[in-house]
Amino acid sequence: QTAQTNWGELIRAAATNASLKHAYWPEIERVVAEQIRSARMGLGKGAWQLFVEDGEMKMYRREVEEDGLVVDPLKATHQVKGITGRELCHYFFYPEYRYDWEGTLETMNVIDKIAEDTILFHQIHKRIWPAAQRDATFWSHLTHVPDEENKSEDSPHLWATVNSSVELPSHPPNGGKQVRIYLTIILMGQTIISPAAKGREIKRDDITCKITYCAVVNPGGWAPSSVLRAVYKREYPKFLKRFTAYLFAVSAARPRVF
Ligand code: 16C
Repeated sequence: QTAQTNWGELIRAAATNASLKHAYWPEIERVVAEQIRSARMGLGKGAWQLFVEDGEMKMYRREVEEDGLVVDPLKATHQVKGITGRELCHYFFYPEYRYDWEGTLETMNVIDKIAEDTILFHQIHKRIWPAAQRDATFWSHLTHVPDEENKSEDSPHLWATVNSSVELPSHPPNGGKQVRIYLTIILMGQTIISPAAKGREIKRDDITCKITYCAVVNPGGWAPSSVLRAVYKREYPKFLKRFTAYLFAVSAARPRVF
């Protein structure tokens, strides 16, 4: 990636008209561009510490506190054979699959389907003792941009889903018994096609998906630091393993790669 890459322009080019016309668009474009830029940046700067390693899956964090609350940023990389970046982001984005893989969920509601590529969600998550239960309201946007690292005539796009908290007057924070959490999350997938597949139909065996997942979750209210760090240390790897195993299972049943 060059410093000049205009991610905003690329994201705009991929967006549906309904998304572009929505009042949230300027914020979506800004946050998605910033998330793609930082997900692609690698671990170069910023003192990331490896805290989980399991096969191809690696998870790094930075210890950060804001107003006494743990908000440690997470950056994870993984590689899975047999799925595409598009499939990765498709199953992460569309609500009909969420209960199949999201283990922290109590309820998920679609507040507004703004467009085929932008959805507003309200989620209530499972409670962790002794902290109060959490909920979140966020927009989710699915996009794809040309892959600068993997450029060729027929190279697949880089796919991403970004979730980012938004205030919804219909769901004010801390209105119910939950404490509102604030999140900014990107799941990004890059499809690598084995050179052996050149000139013939691509089979699942020929592809590998390079995954990057970055998350910043602000717990919104009191939760003991030790509990919080123990919870995410368990939950992030569980999520990435469970989600990729799920993808592997659903895509095996679909011989055609998309
Ligand atoms: O990105 C993921 N999921 C997306 C679709 O659901 C979306 C949601 C992210 C919400 C992540 C925060 C959930 C925290 C709730 C508490 C966890 C309950 C654990 C239940 C155990 C039985 O973007 C995948 C998310 C993967 C899981 C992340 C866990 C992060 C924990 C951070 C600490 C939250 C504070 C909890 C207060 C004690």
